[in-house]
Amino acid sequence: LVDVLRSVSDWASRSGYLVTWADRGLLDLAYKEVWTRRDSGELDPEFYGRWLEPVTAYRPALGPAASSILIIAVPRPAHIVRFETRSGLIETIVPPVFIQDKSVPKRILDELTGLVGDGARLEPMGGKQGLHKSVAARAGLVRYGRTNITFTSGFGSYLQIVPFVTDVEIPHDARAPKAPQALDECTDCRLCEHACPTGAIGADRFLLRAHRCLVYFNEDIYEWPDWLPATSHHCLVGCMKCQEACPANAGKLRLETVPEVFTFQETTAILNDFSRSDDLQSSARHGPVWDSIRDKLTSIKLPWLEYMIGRNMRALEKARGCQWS
Ligand code: B12
Ligand code: SF4
Ligand code: SF4
Repeated sequence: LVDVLRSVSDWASRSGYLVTWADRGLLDLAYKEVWTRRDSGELDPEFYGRWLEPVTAYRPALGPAASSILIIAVPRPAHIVRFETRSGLIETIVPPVFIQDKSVPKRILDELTGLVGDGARLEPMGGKQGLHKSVAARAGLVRYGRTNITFTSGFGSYLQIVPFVTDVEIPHDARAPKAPQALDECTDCRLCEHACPTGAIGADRFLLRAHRCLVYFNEDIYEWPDWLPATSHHCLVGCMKCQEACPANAGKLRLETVPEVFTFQETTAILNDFSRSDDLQSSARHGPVWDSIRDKLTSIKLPWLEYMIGRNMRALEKARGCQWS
């Protein structure tokens, strides 16, 4: 047992990750807290149905045999995605975690298999499985900011949480859940609240109004709600405003440019795609130009963005006051 824990911890420090083990029961504690918030009306019912119903329905396939959760914090960069436009080459930002969000856990699973010892089992908790921040905070790996995003001292909030349910027995003293902690920096700070373009971070409560968050709309197939300010758009997908404003993130953002560039013809096709985002089979997105757009989106690991990229790019063009096609 000591060997398993030590080899995982050595692997994490070699890889530049942070790691901790926690009791499997933390998942149930996290679910119970969310259900209490649902029952007290703190969570918007539509947001709950769309996001939290599926994540709290997750039950590990390892079942009662599972004894622990292994949680890894992986530092992640933001990405720059470029488009040729009639105003020249323009850059758009995709915040940390979106790109490669599924390949990072796969790679880590490959690396861990073998380290955890003969016969030990590891079950990745996917993006729609379990409450990653809540479990990681109760295990003491991360702290919450008022952004409701979690931080470690080395990475700020630019990290992906990668949890696994395992059947590795952990020592008794590693099992006790900790109360989720806020950053010390939050005590006298309101910078994220002021930076949020949609009022999702409220003065009156810590819990995010997730149904007001720009990301709730721009990573999904919703039409923009009437109240959403046209000036709020600034990323190809996602949002950077509260994380950028946070002093605990100062100097911590890494930027990587993806090699694929969307040609002028592709940018024009994207901007002219007025088919509804929820029309997944739209005939407007067929033909060789869209095949090439699709190939590039697949290659940068954002294939699902096909349905929202036109809507998001038009919103970005308007917010920047430009004309791109
Ligand atoms: C649903 C979801 C969303 C929704 C809702 C976000 C939300 N805050 O609930 C939307 C689509 C809006 C979204 C957006 C983003 N997401 Co998201 N999302 C998730 C998902 C699937 C579940 C999040 C969740 O549990 N929400 C439920 C609420 C109730 O729980 P909570 O946020 O932990 O809130 C707790 C605190 O408020 C706490 N609390 C309440 N009062 C108080 C008081 C104190 C003092 C303290 C300490 C705590 C506390 O209680 C709540 C739990 O009951 C996770 C993946 C997963 N499976 O876990 C990723 C995840 C949270 N998302 C992630 C990311 C990166 C983002 C974005 C930053 C992406 C971007 N840049 O555009 C934004 C950030 C928006 C924001 N300000 O939170 C990462 C966060 C990594 C990190 N560093 O923490 C996650 C963990 C994915 C991953 N595995 O890495 N996301
Ligand atoms: S901006 Fe300020 S209040 Fe918001 S998370 Fe960062 S330190 Fe906390
Ligand atoms: S991600 Fe953007 S919209 Fe969402 S809470 Fe942060 S600043 Fe507000």
